[in-house]
Amino acid sequence: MEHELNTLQSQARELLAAVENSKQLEEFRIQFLGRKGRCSTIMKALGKVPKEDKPRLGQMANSVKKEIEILYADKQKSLSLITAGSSSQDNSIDLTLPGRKPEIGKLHPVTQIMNEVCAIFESLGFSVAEGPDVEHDHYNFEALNIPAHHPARDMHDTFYVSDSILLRTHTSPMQARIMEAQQPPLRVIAPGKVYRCDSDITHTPMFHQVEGFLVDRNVSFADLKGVLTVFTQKMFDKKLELRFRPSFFPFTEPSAEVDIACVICEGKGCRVCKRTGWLEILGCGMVDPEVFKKVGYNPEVYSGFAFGLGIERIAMLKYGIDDIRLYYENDLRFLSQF
Ligand code: 2NM
Repeated sequence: MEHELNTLQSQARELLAAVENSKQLEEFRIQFLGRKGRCSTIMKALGKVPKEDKPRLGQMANSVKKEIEILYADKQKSLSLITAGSSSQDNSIDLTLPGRKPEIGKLHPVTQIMNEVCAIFESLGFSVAEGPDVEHDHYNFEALNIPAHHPARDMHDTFYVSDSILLRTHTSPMQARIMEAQQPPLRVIAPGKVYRCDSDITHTPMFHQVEGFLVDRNVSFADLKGVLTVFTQKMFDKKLELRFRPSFFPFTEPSAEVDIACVICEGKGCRVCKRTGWLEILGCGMVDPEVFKKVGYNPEVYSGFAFGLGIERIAMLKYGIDDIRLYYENDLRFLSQF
């Protein structure tokens, strides 16, 4: 009996050490710890040993059985750990690695400047109106006093969809639509994409504009200067000198181009301002009486001013960028700087 118990103990240790998976472990359990297994057989055999040997052999049998149960439970634990580890290895996932941080997106620099420009004019009481990118010849040209043979109509500048439908070359068609539909007083800006057949380091075939106008009784050029002075100072965060140069637009009379003291060299002269000390930032003027007549306003009663600015150009000046095409190459190394 003693010999049998010793054999049972050493065989159980040996077999359990060789168990590699749960199937083998279950076979071990049935063979040693099952209802008809070797442990219970030996326990039953204890009944037939001589009375004087019973306590000693009983204790010995109990401790052998206890040891086998403990070894079995340990093996069960270590097998289940290996299984969890190996299944994640199969899928090449290391559950202990830290997670990846999601990248946080930003608005495109052109969108940022567009929002800033709109917010400044809204703070001055202008409302925002958006219109179609595909326009009628009538609103893009005719209603804005651009006659049939004006150079702006040249095929070089305009993308035509058909004889009378085109991609708008500026956002002022929206203003013609508004004047046609509403009566003064009006204070409106029209932001959006515009299209011109042109491409080099300062031109892209699509760019963004904000055009604005104000119509009421007794509006003067002084009102225009006041609004644009406030706008440029808010836009560039400092008191900037403005210069109005006489110019020509078919829809305004008189017309002017507006320069600001160079924001890079503060007027001393540098590469960006081409040594002039000035940067051109927008065009403007008093709405031509011919435009008022076309939309049915009486030019003897109403006057107004209008202006238009290119968003990419403002962004280039504000950030000191010399090639407009950088905005449209979708290079994150460039875009993530804003
Ligand atoms: C400019 C320059 C000057 C302009 C005129 C109008 C309208 F519709 F009211 F007549 N909108 N925008 C205008 C005037 C635009 O862009 C350089």
